Amino acid sequence: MRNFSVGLGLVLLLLAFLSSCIKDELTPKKSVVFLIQADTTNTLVGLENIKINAIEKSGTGSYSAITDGNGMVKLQITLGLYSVNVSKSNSGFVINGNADNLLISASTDTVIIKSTIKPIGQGLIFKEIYYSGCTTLTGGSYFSDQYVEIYNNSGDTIFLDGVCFGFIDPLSHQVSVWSDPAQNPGLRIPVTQMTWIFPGSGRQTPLLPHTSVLIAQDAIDHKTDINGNPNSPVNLSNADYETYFDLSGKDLDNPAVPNLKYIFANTKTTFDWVIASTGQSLIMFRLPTGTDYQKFVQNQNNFSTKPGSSATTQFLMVDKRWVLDAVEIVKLEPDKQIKQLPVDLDAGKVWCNQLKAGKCIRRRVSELNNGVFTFADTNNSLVDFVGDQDPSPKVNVFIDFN
Ligand SMILES: [Ca+2]
Ligand SMILES: [Ca+2]
Ligand SMILES: [Ca+2]
Repeated sequence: MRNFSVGLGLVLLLLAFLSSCIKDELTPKKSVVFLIQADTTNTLVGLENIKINAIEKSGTGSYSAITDGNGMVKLQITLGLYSVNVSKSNSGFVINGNADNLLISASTDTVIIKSTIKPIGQGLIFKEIYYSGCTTLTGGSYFSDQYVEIYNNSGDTIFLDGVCFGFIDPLSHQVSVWSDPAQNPGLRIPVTQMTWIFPGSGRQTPLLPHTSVLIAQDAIDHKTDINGNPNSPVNLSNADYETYFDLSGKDLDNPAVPNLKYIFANTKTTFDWVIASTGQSLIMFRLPTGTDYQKFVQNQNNFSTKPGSSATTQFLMVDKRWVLDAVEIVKLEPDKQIKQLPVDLDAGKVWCNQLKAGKCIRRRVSELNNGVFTFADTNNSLVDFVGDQDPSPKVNVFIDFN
């Protein structure tokens, strides 16, 4: 009986091997022309040398190529469902495009990627975001050491007074029930949980050129504090602010570090401002000049419940024209990387492959001049950011953009 089982096992193995060979040979590939469409009037940028990245959504493969002078490139590509991203920055302008559920079938000959050309942003940016957390000595999860670092990427002092930030609904792997960004240029973006605001009424919270502000979930030395975790990669006791959520009654408050105020919270039950460790997109925005945020959050027109849902949870709705910076943080599995942000705010996505491993996402550097860092901000996080980085709050790290 044993010999029979071994023999059968070998036959099955051989069959599996043969079928995988046949599958490889039969995996249909075809030649598809990718064509970038963008209005190049009034810019110095052409459609040549644009990088195209195509990621197959079931995770079986990815392709990249560079366009010719007509914004065109031919790829030999396996049939499937793709996320396609295009980007190029040159002469102070940036070209971005994204097609998130692009089906390449046997009948696909040409694919047109509609793209935008905009001046490169110079202002406040999310520079580094640590959200993936780490494990504890007993194998539990620890996320209290999350932080967000915001950088002044310009040569001028920027006043943070009234600048707000928060994360958007829904989580990165869920399909959004809010209106389709591509169809709605006047889109409002739903912010969930707390929306935080920097203090001051105009010119009280300056951020000097090429400096940053560090916002800790809890501003303690997470490596040594009794409430911390020896596995944590960070000491955040020198943070500039902490998110302190008084309603929970469970949040830590380091008296030496100022607490940020929240202008609105749509939950009372979470104990702090916790970024989903599997990814959640962030926006930073400024209300229009002269807007009193207290009046703003009293106006019911600035809120919405979830479309198609009977739940009463209110979401603060932010006009996308107020957004200063946005980062699409997604899960690592390609089929769960669902875009939530409009392409003109962030044409790409970024993620960490290692979860709970104490890793962060970090911006690449576009220019380093006598110790002065300018970070890449082409509004495409696929090229602007790198995942799986060791956190280094308040310390600039050089990762080349070019
Ligand atoms: Ca806190
Ligand atoms: Ca505090
Ligand atoms: Ca940006």
